[in-house]
Amino acid sequence: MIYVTSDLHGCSVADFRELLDSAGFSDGDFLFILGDVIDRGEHGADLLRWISQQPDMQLILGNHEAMLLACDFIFDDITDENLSRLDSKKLNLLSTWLYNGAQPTLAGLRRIKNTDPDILEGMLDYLNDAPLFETVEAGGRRFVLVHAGIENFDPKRPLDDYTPDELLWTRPDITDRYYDNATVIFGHTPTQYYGDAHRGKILTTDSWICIDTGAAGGGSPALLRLDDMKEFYR
Ligand SMILES: [Mn+2]
Repeated sequence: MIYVTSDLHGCSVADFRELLDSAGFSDGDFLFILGDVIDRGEHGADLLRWISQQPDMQLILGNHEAMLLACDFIFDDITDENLSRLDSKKLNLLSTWLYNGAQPTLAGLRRIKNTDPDILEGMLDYLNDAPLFETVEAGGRRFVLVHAGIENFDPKRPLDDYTPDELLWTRPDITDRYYDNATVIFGHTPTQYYGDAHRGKILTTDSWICIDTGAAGGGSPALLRLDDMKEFYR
């Protein structure tokens, strides 16, 4: 069966595995993670490392992973030469990422670089290969999986025509509608943004489903099984 989750934001591998176990996730199942594995929480680097090694999981890029990739220069060894290459553009990218809760991720990635530099290289390759969206079919329905929603939506516009920012940073309105023949599933915006009654719960409209249950702000991630639309919470 096919599951989706999103916005894990540095929860521990143990807590995440407990959520998967509670849903009966097992051999033959597949999980799409709709971005923002890292940042804010303490365990983003270890969680990303673990996810990147799971053959039955696919990460779709989130804005936090995109910020990490934009700052990959930080993993170069600091020498006089490349220190002078930290121009204001790079410093701005780094301060944007830090402002968005990168501190524990950076510390964790630095630990990995010091002990297993090849593992860090593999993690960066994994992120560079992560898609911005996927389309899947399950339970007789078609789904578009994307981190934040689709900004400037036009049903005639192919998905790979959108810019990364249009898929990574948008904040959909509750009245936004997308495709007639596919349900869009996204995270990025905690469901409580759409009203406190939705706090910590998956929000389903007739066009889209928001599955960010607010792990960034002290909540827990949730799982949605697409075959029967059953929701799982820790
Ligand atoms: Mn996000």
